[in-house]
Amino acid sequence: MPSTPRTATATRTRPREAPRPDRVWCPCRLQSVEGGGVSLIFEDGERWSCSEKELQELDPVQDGQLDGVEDICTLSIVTEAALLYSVRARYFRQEIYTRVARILISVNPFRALPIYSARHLTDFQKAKDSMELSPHIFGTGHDALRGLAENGKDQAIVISGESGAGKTESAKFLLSYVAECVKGHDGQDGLQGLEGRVLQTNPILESFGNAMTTRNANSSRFGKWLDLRFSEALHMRGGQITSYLLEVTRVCGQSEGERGFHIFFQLLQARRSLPSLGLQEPSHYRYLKNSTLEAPGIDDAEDFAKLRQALQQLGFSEEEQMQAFQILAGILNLGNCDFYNQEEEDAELGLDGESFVAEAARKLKLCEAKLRSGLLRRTVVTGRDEIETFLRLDQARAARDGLARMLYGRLFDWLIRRMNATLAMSNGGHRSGDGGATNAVHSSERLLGILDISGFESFATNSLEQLLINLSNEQLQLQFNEAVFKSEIEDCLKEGVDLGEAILYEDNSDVVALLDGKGGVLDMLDEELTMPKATDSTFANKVLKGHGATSRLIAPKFQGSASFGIQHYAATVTYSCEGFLEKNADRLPLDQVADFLQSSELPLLQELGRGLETQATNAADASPKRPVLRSSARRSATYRFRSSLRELMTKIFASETHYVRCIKPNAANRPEEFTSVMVHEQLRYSGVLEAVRIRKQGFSCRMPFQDFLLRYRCLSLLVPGSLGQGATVEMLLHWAAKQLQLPGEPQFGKTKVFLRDTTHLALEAHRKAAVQVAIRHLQRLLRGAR
Ligand code: AD9
Ligand code: MG
Repeated sequence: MPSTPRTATATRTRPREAPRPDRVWCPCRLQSVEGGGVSLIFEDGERWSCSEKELQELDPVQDGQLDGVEDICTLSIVTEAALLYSVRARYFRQEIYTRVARILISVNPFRALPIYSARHLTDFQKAKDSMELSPHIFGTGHDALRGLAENGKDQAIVISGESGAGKTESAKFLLSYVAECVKGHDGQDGLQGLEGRVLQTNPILESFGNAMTTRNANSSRFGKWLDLRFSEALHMRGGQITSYLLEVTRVCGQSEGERGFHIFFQLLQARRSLPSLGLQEPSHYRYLKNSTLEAPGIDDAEDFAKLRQALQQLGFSEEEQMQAFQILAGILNLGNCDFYNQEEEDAELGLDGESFVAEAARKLKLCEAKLRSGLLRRTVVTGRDEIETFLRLDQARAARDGLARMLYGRLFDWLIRRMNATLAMSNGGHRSGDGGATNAVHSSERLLGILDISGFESFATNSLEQLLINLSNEQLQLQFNEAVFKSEIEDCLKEGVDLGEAILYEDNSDVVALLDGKGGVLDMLDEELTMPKATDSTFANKVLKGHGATSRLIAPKFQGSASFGIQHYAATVTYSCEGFLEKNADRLPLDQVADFLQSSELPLLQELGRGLETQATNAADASPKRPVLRSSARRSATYRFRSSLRELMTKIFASETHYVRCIKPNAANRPEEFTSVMVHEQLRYSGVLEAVRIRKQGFSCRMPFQDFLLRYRCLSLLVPGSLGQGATVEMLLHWAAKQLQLPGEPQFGKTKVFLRDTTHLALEAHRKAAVQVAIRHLQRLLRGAR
């Protein structure tokens, strides 16, 4: 006879069958237990037999787990399955947000949901505590603003997740919430106000910094930190954008199914209304030839109109806008300059190449002869002599693409500098040029920062870019560990509370030291730049030799391949070192490129040429195999990135941090599709599982004695209050343990009481009952009085 059905979750990794890689933690129902054999049925009707012993190993399902709860910490037993199923159940009810204490999990719905309306915004604005309402991205904004106002501490919101998980959309919702809450304080409303101007930076950044990739039609190809400055009265005083690692290689080519930066397609769409640019079809340009033309859900014409409006609102004159477009047109023409070689190796320009050089020179208002010579020749310094040499075909192509990438990167930086100058001013006026405006923080001001940066990356081939992105994720994980785990432990120690069993969490400080520490992998990479005979292979060997002892570094399977593996907190990634030295040297593409750009008649191009003299360069060295950095390794590409990352981490460490973990529910970017294996992996990477485990293991509720009495004194007024707050709390809890069978063993610190989740939840339930009794009593009294 079948036993009473009960529910259990089981992994689908079955002992007698091949594991199903598409499944993880599937709920199943017990059908029958007969003769030592157990029959189970999964949600989708599939059956599974196992032994009674195996049945014992399955996780039982608790109440509410399959229906989902708003805050995972309220479940009495939290397992991986519980977290996954809660998130899943909510997702299918279009409740895309779930809380893990103060960490917000956000699952991309891939469809517009009616949850960001003015009414939702007002609900959060009015709420005292965001915990009163269902989890929402506005709640995170609310918490950060409250933190600014009440604690007077700088606030940081760290948004992370993989490509297409919804980071940028979350950042925009957050920003619109914050802007709405503080709007009008500078006396100007709407788009003219500072908040409006901050919002208008988005279309500009997205046009120039986003592109369609195979994972996301509107993928941000750069990381962004937005700092907002507030006065004590929470008036917005200014804003500042910092960008990280713009993927400039995309300018010159893209993988199949991807596009170049949106701005090129926007410009080409609008080419008839901008005849002076002389632009043609996208297929005319080599840099865009392989691009997929249509990006789903992206309207280039509409986005261009928005871009123009935003540029105008942020004080870019028509003249400046046209110059920026002209530089983009110049880049496209530059890409068409191709070379050939005859018997000799030296590169030459054919007829077509000549005409494109002429066209590019016209667009960039540069001397045509100088551009031609820059692309074909190089001066090599040997001792005291300077010798002019001709470039080989590959070198000439590298010079051309290098120039295109450099121009685009510098144009992007200029746009950000200009926007920052406009946001630095707390009055509504605009200033032309970017000199003069200050963005300094006054001592009374507080900062609210929002970080939207690429999540952990692991591809089939990983290069220096992935290493740097993964380093930034390691740094963020380190900060997360410190803020969430270490501080929990330190708090207990400070209060003299015994934590019981040791709380263990995966400490990643050794990976950070291996990559970013003194003598670490990136220091070694800089060192190689000063070695005349260094190659990518000598670098890889040095790393393996120098750090071979660490368990975080993994030698390649095949000896001699210039690669190494790093065991990151999220997964092990193998990095191919090919091109590491060249990328790190970040050589300027042409001889005297600074002077060359400044000789242009286009004022914006002159501006882009400024400051280039100081950049790490060995332009005179014509050998691409030997990127020697002459002055010092101080200004290498990775050095600059590490400095800006350090600055960012200092800010985040000094702030109260809020975490938004964005999750991509399926690889096809479809609504109503939830691939459990994918989500489970992301939950693990994001540290959420670990956070839940540690919270449960420790004391999730820590209340100052006074707050505790304010909230729970109502449970028993019989306990005398004359003994001092600490003693009263102790007596009250002692009474509750006896009279109310309150579970758990509270710990008493010097100023706070520490409670486990179960104790806290039971206390809340008793308090709710006591309040209801009191209300009924009052109602009876009132009725009697009438
Ligand atoms: V990338 O690392 O920049 O490639 P993101 O930034 O994580 O990536 P993005 O915010 O661009 O992803 O989201 C991808 C797409 O998902 C958006 O273009 C929207 O179409 C969709 N999306 C994301 N979040 C939401 C949302 N809250 N509501 C509706 C959303 N759609
Ligand atoms: Mg993005």
